[in-house]
Amino acid sequence: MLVALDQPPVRVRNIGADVAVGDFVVFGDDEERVEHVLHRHSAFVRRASFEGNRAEAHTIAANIDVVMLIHSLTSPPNQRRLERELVLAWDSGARPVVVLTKTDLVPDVDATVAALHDVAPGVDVLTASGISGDGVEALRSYAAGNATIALLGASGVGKSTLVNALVGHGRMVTAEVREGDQRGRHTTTACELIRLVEGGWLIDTPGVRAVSLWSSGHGIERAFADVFELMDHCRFRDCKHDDEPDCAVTAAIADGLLDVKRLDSMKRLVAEEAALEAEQRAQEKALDRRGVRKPKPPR
Ligand SMILES: Nc1nc2c(ncn2[C@@H]2O[C@H](COP(=O)(O)OP(=O)(O)OP(=O)(O)O)[C@@H](O)[C@H]2O)c(=O)[nH]1
Ligand SMILES: [Mg+2]
Ligand SMILES: [Zn+2]
Repeated sequence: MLVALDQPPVRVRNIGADVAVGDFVVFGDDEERVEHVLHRHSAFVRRASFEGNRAEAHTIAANIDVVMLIHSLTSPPNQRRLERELVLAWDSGARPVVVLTKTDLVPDVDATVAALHDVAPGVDVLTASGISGDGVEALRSYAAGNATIALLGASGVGKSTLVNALVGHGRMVTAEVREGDQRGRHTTTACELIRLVEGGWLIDTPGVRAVSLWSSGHGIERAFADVFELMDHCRFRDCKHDDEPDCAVTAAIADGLLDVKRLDSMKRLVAEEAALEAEQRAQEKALDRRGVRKPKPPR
C-alpha cells in the first residue's frame, strides 16, 4: 500500500524490512525501485518475535498521528497489556487513544471505562460498536486535519469491523470470533492503508498476540505519569518503593490510591527496557567488530 490509489499501479522491486505501511517513499528513475524512505515523524515499533537470540525491530506502522488501542468489552480488558501498548504508543510519537469495542454486547460499560482511566492517565477512553455504529462518529473526529489513525489490538477485538464502519462500507474482511475463548482467528493478515473520503487515513493492522518493547524513549514516563508524579514526593531520590521511609508510592498503595499491580507492571517494563538496551548495545558492538555496521558519516 505504498502507491496512491489515483495513480497507475507500480510493481515495486525492493521493499525491504525497512519500509512499513504509512511510509512515504521516493522511486528511482525506473519508477520501480524504492530510492528513499522519507524520514518518519512517528512509528509504532515493537520487538519482533524472537528470531534466535537477536533483537529485531518490527515497525507496525509509520507516520501515524493517532494510535487507537482496541480492546473488546466482551471480556475484561487486559490492563497489563494495555499499559504495555501505551508505552509503545507514547514511544511512537503518536497520540494514543483507548477504544473499547462491542458496546452492543454488554449492558453496562461505565465501570470498565472508569477502571481504565486509572490505567491510561491523560488518555481518552472511548467506547464504540462497529456493528451498531455507536460511538463511530466520535472516532472519526480523530481523523480531522487529515490525520492518520492506526488501529491496534489483539485478533478478534473488532478492528476491521470498526474500519468498515468508519469507511461506511464492507471493505475489510472480518470473521466470527471462535466460540468458547472469544479469541479471533487472525482474519486480517497484512496492514491496510485506507483513505477516508472526508480526509484522513486509517491503517488496519493484523492482530498481534504479544507486544514487547523495542525503543526506549519517554514511553514509560508518559504511560505511568501518575506513578512518576508520586515518585517525585518520595524522600529519597533513588527510592525503590519497597520499604523505604516516606515513600509516596507505597503510601498511595496503602491508601488504595494506586494498584500495586500497576507498580509491579511498571517495574517489569523498566527492567525489560534496561535488558533491551543492554542487548541492543551488545549487538551493535558485535556488528562493529565484524565491520558490518556502516561507518558513521564524517562530520
Ligand atoms: N456484536 C459485535 N460484534 C463485533 C463488533 N466488532 C466486531 N465484531 C465481531 O467480532 C468478530 C471479529 O471482528 P474483526 O473486525 O474481524 O476483528 P479484528 O480485530 O479485525 O481481528 P483480526 O483481523 O483477526 O486482527 C467478527 O465476527 C465481528 O463481526 C461489535 O462492535 N459488536
Ligand atoms: Mg481484522
Ligand atoms: Zn518511593
